[in-house]
Amino acid sequence: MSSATSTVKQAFTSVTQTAKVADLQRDTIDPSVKPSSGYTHTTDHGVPISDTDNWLKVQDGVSTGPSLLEDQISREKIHRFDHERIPERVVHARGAGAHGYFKVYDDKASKYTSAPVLTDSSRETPVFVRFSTVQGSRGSADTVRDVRGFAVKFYTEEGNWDLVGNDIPVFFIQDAIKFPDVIHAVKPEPQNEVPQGQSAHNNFWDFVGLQPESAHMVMWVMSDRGIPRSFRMMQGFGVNTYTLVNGEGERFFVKFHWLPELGVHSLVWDEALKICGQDPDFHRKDLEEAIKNGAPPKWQFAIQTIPEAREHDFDFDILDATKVWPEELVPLEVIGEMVLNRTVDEFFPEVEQVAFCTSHIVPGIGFSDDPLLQGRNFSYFDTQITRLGVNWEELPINRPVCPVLNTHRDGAMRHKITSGEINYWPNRKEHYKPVPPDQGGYHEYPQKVSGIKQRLRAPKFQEHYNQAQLFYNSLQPYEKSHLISAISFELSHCDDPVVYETYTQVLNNIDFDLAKQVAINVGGVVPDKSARPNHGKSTPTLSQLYYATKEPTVKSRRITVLLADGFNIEQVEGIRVALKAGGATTWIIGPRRGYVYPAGEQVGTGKGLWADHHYEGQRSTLFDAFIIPGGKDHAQKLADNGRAIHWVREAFGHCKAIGAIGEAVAFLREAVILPGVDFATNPNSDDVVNSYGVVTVGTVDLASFAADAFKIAQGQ
Ligand code: HDE
Repeated sequence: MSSATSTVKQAFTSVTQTAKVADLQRDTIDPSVKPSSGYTHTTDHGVPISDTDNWLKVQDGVSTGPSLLEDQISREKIHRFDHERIPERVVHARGAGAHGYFKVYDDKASKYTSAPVLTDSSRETPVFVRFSTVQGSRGSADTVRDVRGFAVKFYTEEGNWDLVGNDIPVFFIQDAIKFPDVIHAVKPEPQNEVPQGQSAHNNFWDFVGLQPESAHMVMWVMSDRGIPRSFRMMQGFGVNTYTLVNGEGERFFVKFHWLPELGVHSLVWDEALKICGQDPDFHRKDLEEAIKNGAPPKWQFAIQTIPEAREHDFDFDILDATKVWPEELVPLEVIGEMVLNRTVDEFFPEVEQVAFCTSHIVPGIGFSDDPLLQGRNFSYFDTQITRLGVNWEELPINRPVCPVLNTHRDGAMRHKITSGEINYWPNRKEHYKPVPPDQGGYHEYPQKVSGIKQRLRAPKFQEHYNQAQLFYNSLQPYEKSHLISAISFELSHCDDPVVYETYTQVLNNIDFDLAKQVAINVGGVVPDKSARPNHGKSTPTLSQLYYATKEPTVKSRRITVLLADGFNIEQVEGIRVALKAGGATTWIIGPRRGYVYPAGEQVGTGKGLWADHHYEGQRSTLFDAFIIPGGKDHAQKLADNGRAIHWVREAFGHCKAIGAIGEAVAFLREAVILPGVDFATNPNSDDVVNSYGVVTVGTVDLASFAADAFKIAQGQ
C-alpha cells in the first residue's frame, strides 16, 4: 500500500478484504429480523399482527358486510404491494448477479498505474457482477440474440470502481448523442411494443442501415457471440478507452478484458430459440447452479495499453468505440483474476438495486476523450436518480466498504445520520478537509487540450468498414455460415423492402459473398460485384475458436444419462462416478420422474435409479452432453419411445457431445438417421469418435474406469 493511501486510511478506519460480505450481512443476518417458525409477523411500524387473512368487516353473523377503511393492517399490506415496482432499467433491464473477489497476481501493472486494486497482490477486492441482456424487459428470456452486459463493481479500499462492460468489444455508435436513437430503434416499436427480446424488426435494421458506423458491431452480434451458452463462458470487455496513470505521472490509454476460464462458447440458434420457451431463466439459473455446485466461475483480467505518445500511430482512432485494438498490434497482458463464489440472498435489493456508473473510478485510473465514454459518464448517475432516488449510493449493495464522508445532505430516502453542525467547506473546525493528491485524493491528469469548439468527428472516425471486414474474414467457415443465417433470420422479419434492400447493400461493403448470400435468402438486392474490395486481412484472435477452451473439461458442464427401463446398471454407475470426478453436474433423464429400472429388476419395486426428469420435462437443449448405456431391452425401449428419439435427434442436431455404449450404439444410429456417419457403420468398435462429436464404444470396463476416476478425485 502506498504511504499516501495509508495516511488517508488512518484518518478513517481500516478495511478488510471480506468487508463487503460483512457489510451486507449487517442487513441480512440480524437475528431479530430472521424469518423463523415462531410468532414473528409485525406491521412495518413493528406492532405484532394477529390476522393477515381477513380484512376488518362489519358482520351480522349471516351476510358479509362492508369492508372497513379503518383496517390499517390491510391498508398497509396493499399499499406496500402497490408500490413494489420501480422503473426497470431503460436498457439492460433483464439481468442476474453474483458476488466474488478480484485479485492481481503481482505488481506488474504498476508501470502503468498507481491504483492499488490493480497492483497490490496482497488484496482480495470484493466485487459484485451483474450480467444482462440489452433489448428485452425485466421478464424477457435469457437466450435471445443480443449483446450481454458485463458490469463489475469493485469495492476497493479507495472507493468503488465500476467497470461497466459488455461481452462484445465494440459498440454500435461512436458518439453518445446517438444513444437514444440506437436504443429507440432496437427496442420494441412504439406503435405496438413489438418485438420483445429481439432486434429482428424494421426499425433496428433501418437505423443500422443508415448509420454505417454500426457495421462492425452488427457483425459481432449476428455472430455466435450474440447467443452465449452461459454468462460463465463469455469474454468481457470494458469497450471504451480509459486511461491509467502511474506513480511517475505518466499516462497510458487502456482497454480492459475478462477471459473466462471455461473458454468462450455459444448455443446454436435453433437451440437458443427453443430455450427461450423451455427455460427462459436458463442463464440466470446456470450461474446460480454453478456457484452452488462448487464450480465458481472465474475470469482472468487482462489489459491492453498504449503510451500517450503513441495515440496517433494506428490507422484507426484509439478513442473510437466502434474499433478493437487488434491483439497483434497491442497484445493482452494478463494481470489478475476474478472469481464469483457467492449467490445473492435476495434478488431485488442486490441485483435490481445495484447501480453502476462509468464515472466511478479510483485514483490511478482515468477517462479518455472517447466521446461515447464522456456521454456515459453523464448518463449513468442521472438514470440512477430516476430508478432509485438521489440517495441510491447509500443502498447496501451500492455503498462502498471504505468510509464515505462529505457535505452532501438530505434528499429523498436519506438513511445516514451525520452528527455535527457543519455541512459546508471551508469551516472553522476544518471538518471535511479535501485530501491532497499525495495523500490519496483523486486528481485529474493535467492533460493539455486545444481545438475549436464544433460538432464534428475526428477524421479517423469516418472509416467504418475495415474492421467489420477484418472480423468477417477472421471467422471460421462455420462461423460465417452462422452469421449469414442470423442476418437472414433478422432481415426476414423486416417487412419493409427499403430496410432489407438497404441492408444487403451495406453488407456488400463488408464482403461480396456475405451480401450475395443474405440478399438471396431475404429477397434483397443481389449484388453483381463487390462495393468495396476486401482487404483480405484476418486475425485468429477475432474468431471465437481462438478463445474456446484450451484444455477440454467437463467441469461444471450439465451432462445427462439417458435411460429407459432395462439399462445396464454397472455402466451407469461407472459413468456417474467418472463424471462426478471430473466435476460435471450429472442428471438422469428417464421415461418418468421417479424410479427407472435396470435390467433384471421388476418395474415398480422401487429398486431403481431415480430419474430427475422425464423426456419432456427437460429437453436435450438444456444439457451439454449425454450418454446412453447399453442393455438389450433398454435400447429397444428407447427406440419404441418417440420422445426419446426426438430427445436424441435434437441433441445431435445441436452438435452436443453424445456417447453410446453397446446396444445403445444401434439405437443412436437409428435415431439420428444420418447416412454416411461413420459410427453407424461401426457399432461394435471400441472408442470411435467422429467429427459429429459422437463417441461410441462396443464394450468398456467402466467399473475399473470409474474406480480410477474416483481415486483421482480423492487425490490419490
Ligand atoms: Fe450503457 N447504460 N450506455 N453501455 N450499459 C445503462 O444505466 C448508456 C454503453 C452497459 O447491470 C443505463 O444503470 C449511454 C456501452 C451495461 O446495471 C444507462 C451509452 C456499454 C449496463 C446507460 C451507453 C454499455 C448499461 C441504463 C452511450 C458497454 C447495465 C441503466 C453513450 C461498455 C448495467 C443503468 C447494470 C446500462 C447509458 C453505451 C454497457 C441509461 C448513454 C458502450 C452493462 O445509463
